Amino acid sequence: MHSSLKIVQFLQRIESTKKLPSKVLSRASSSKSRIPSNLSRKYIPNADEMKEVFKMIDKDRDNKISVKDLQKVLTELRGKDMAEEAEKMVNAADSDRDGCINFKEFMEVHNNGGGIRLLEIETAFSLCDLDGDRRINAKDLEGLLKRLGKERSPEDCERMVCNVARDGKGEVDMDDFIIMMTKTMHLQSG
Ligand SMILES: [Ca+2]
Ligand SMILES: [Ca+2]
Ligand SMILES: [Ca+2]
Repeated sequence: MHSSLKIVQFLQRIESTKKLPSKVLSRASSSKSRIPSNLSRKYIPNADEMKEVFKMIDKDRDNKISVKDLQKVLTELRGKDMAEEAEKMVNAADSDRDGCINFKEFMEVHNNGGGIRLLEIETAFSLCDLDGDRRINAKDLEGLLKRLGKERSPEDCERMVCNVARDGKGEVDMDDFIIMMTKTMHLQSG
């Protein structure tokens, strides 16, 4: 289920990513060999960024994620009813039993079990790749944003994808995605 939340994080990140200087881009390309292949490797998310993700899910802005908030976002993103999953997720994360996920509980979800697994990031990639061609292009992005009620022009989507696609061809592949999603996370040692 973390994978669905990772889509929100991806959209938050791709919308806030500025064009990388070519120096950074080439460094990212040359670091290709460092992409971890161990699927059980775990990442600890960055708290500031998770705050933004939290805000995107907290639709009514009361600083708590209710089942309703989560159901709305998940259903929009996945294009099918996610009521049951939303309820399960809130139940699993709600340690003070007030029926909602506050930010502290939200972070605990991601830190418990030692962080985010690479496998979850890979699943998130597949969920973002709406047409299933193993690339995320401007069309996939436009579709995802539309599901969240964010209308973006094809040109805007093109620009956002180009900001993170290392090949400059306007398509995000799995490696681009992993680099992008783990950039600000700490790799858990041990
Ligand atoms: Ca709320
Ligand atoms: Ca709670
Ligand atoms: Ca695609």
